[in-house]
Amino acid sequence: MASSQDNRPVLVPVLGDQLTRALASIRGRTKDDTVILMMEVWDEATYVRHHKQKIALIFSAMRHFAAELRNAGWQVDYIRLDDEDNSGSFTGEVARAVERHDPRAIHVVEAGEWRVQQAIEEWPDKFDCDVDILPDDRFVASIAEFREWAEDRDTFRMEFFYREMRRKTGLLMTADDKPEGGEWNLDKQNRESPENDMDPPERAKFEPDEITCEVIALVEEQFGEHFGSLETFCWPVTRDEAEEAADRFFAERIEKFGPYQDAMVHGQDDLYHSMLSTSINLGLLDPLELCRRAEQAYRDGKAPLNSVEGFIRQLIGWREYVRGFYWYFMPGLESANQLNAQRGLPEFYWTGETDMRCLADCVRSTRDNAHAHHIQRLMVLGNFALLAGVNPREVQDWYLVVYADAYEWVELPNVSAMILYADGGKLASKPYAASGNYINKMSDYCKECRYSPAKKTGEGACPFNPLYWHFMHRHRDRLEQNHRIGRIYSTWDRMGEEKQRKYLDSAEAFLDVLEPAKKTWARNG
Ligand code: FAD
Ligand code: DLZ
Ligand code: SF4
Repeated sequence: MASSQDNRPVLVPVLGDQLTRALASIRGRTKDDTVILMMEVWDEATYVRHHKQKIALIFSAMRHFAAELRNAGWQVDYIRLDDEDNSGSFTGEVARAVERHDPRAIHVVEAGEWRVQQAIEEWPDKFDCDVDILPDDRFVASIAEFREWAEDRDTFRMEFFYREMRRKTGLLMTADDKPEGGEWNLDKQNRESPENDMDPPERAKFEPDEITCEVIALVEEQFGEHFGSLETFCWPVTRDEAEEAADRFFAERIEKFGPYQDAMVHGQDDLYHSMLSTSINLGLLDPLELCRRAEQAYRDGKAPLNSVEGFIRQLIGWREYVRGFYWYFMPGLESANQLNAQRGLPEFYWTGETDMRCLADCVRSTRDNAHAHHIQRLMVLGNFALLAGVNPREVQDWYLVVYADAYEWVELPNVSAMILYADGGKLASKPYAASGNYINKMSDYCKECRYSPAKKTGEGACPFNPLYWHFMHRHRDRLEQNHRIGRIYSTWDRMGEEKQRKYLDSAEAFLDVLEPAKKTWARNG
């Protein structure tokens, strides 16, 4: 316990995705009685075999943030992965830091991931000093606020939660508390197919500096066999770089962000997307500030309402909603499997070796950039996993590994609930299942694919076509009751037995030869 003249410091552990001086445990503290502890630890770097770029990004951003804090006069105790005495875990490192600094208290902001939060909640019993676990107020809604909103509902819809967030923040609201432009959600205007010669401005790319190069060498040495390429590393690793990336987005891309949000073009990996998720999730950018900038762009006549509303909805709608959803359903969400999907993850999710041109391109982008944009994650990679009935745990691990912006609080609801319907429809009102038609409409992938989206069954048919009906057929009992999807069963019934058999046989022939992953790339085993 602290005595009244206790001049021992407060220890402030800052986790890898808490890289902001506005963090609840840092702001308001004085520099002379605070030791900030940052830890590169093996447990975090290997609990899944993260993409090499993801580890490099987090370590580089952590090292840059530590340098920024030191330059500003803070005392930072920084544990590097290759430090000889590194214990390998957050708790082990906090224990060693308690020995070194004899703190009167530990102030830590709650972790983004349930697994890490469980460990932190044991600290009060483990350490002989006060432990304060502070809410992470980098979100618009607290975990408690979401719980309150969710408590009396059987099913949740992002749309209603989003409206609450609009009212709470005042973003795109009129003086008489109505949505700007009269409608809350302009998604209908945001579904343009790609044009033939789309040429979006290149996103901001950052040459690795000395710190990043050192980290890249470390990652190559220690995690060389992990998935992904490091040669193309160009992520922002500091607040200044992240702000430059945001400036470029607001200057050059936001105007077309909305209309082409769902478009996909072979070899064009980010189109008009912001590419800011890694920086936001690390703490380098404040999502609310970005929303205010987007709103200003609209008010200044520099961006249309559909683009700005779409961008703001992703941040204070989807991002906040999935975070609340995660904490509401954890633990448990990670093992949900309401559709009883049992297939192993196909090998091509790691190699990209498939004749399905859409999937091959999405895996390539994932490998090269540790990124794929939303509609690639949802309607290509996710749609395939849903239709093929891939086991949710394997899909979750894959998404957590391969994307540089992946932390379980945001990855798991998107994977388990949004793409796989493994929660039985709590998050989304229907499964996002689609046939080849959808991908053909929203992309240029099909033009040069060996398969044809127009062919429904048999040799040369786009595999999404028979897989779609196979999925619908095998889950009829559950989905027929769903008013948003139930009607498609009359189409199925009208087909007649012979045509139905062709769909089912085609799907089964495809699934029978689908090669499962050769090794468990995801979990460290
Ligand atoms: P933009 O298209 O420019 O969107 C702007 C911002 O909105 C993003 O930076 C992000 O912060 C937020 N956002 C958009 N959609 C979502 C969403 N569904 N959930 C949460 N935030 C959203 N995003 C992650 O940050 N980490 C993940 O691990 C992750 N896993 C995903 C898994 C699946 C299966 C799906 C369908 C989506 C996932 N997303 C995840 C959401 C989304 O795909 C990414 O946020 C987006 O592709 C990041 O690129 P961007 O910054 O260019 O996004
Ligand atoms: C993902 C990750 C990795 C690879 N390494 C570290 C690390 O060494 N130190 C750290 O503080 N955080 C790391 N992270 C992020 C954590 O695994 C975790 O996602 C966040 O702390 C959120 O709980
Ligand atoms: Fe993908 Fe089918 Fe189009 Fe080929 S035809 S790119 S498999 S949707």
